[in-house]
Amino acid sequence: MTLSRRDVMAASGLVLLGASAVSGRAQAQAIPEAPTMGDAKMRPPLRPTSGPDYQPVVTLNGWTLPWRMKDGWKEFHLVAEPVVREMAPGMVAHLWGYNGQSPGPTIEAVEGDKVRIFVTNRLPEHTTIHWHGQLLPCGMDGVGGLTQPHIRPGQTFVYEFVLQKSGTFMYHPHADEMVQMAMGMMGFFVVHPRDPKLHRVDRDFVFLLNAYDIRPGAYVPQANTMLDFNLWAWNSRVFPGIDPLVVRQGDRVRVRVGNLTMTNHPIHMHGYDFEVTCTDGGWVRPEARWPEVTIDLPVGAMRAYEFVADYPGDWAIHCHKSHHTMNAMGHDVKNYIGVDKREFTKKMRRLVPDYMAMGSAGMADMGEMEMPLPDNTLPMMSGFGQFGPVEMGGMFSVVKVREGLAANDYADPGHYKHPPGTVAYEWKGAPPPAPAATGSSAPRAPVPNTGLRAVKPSGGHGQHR
Ligand SMILES: [Cu+2]
Repeated sequence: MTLSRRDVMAASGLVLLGASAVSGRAQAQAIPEAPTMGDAKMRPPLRPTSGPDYQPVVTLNGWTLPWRMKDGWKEFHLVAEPVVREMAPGMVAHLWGYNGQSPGPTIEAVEGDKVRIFVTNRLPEHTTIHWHGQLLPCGMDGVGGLTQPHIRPGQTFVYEFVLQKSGTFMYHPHADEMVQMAMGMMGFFVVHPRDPKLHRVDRDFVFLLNAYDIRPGAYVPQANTMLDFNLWAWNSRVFPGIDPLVVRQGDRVRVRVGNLTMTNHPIHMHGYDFEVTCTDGGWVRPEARWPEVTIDLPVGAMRAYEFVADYPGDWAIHCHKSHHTMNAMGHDVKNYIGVDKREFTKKMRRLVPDYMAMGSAGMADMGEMEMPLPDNTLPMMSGFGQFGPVEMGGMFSVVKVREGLAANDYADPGHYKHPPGTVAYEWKGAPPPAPAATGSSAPRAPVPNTGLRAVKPSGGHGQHR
């Protein structure tokens, strides 16, 4: 096996060392090196090596793009290319992304920075990059045909602009729009305030919401799907493949989320209330904030919320659309609750000896069962907590708040140890009395026959009202 230079860089972790890691040879080149990432492991935040200090962000299952300084410009290099992304252990997707992964690496810089971003196109078709939310000259806005010619395969384009304000932004193509975003092309762009004390937090997490339609056993997303996606992802990962948000008790925490799917997502976090402090339009003035426990993210929008992590625990964080907390097998499954399938099962087993009837009492058994699946797909729901299966997939993760973690320690601390007497428990006393013959549980009286019958309305609309 031969390793390319890019493989070696990814494997050695060289890419994580920031500007100082860019070799002398690269300095001499006109175009900065384009580091690449070979897997979906979360990399530690990239501390600033020059300029104002800031608390760097952590990209769930992702990484931050190193840069170099050249003549006062902060230079980055993005490569648009086909990538293989593991969406959770047991399933990979053949997507399009940047620098080896989808989403692409997070770009971080400081308000007032002059940034020069090289974009090389290694896709089989043209592309561009739009810098969502940035205030910049129109010709840097990245709308193919409108503000620039498309970047053809093999070409490299250069974007140059001054970062006018701090905040929460993203990047994505404005070329073959539907296909390129359905294939995973997107990334985060965070601009820190020039004043290190402004909007300071101790931990700052970022992730993008994305949706894929990858049929069980397939590798490439259906790009023409409008709404009926079957994999609802954060940073192109699905539960149980999504990193936990590891937090030290007492830390001030910010979570930044961007939505590049085709529907809204009510993101709900347990255990806390919090306030939206930033959108892709800028920082929200303190007097304009209000408490929330769920934030609805419209399509093409970003929200950042903050809280102080006072309460230790393993707190669920998830999209509140329940279909979005299921993986691929949840698609097109009928609801059989209350259906007696015993006769049917007997008949089916004559044809298919392994046939299992499921769902007559709900579908929780899917979470416990290890069923043979087609290659390269995921169970509808999987992942285990300390008390059993967590019956969700998709857009779900856990905020793990722990006492006494080291600053910037993001390693998974394992399951939360609940203090004695603080876990819901089974009642072991006398069973509840049988339903009394009075009140709401009394047998219902037969419905009296009033002589009224439903009739098919005749004549024009509205007649039957
Ligand atoms: Cu959702």
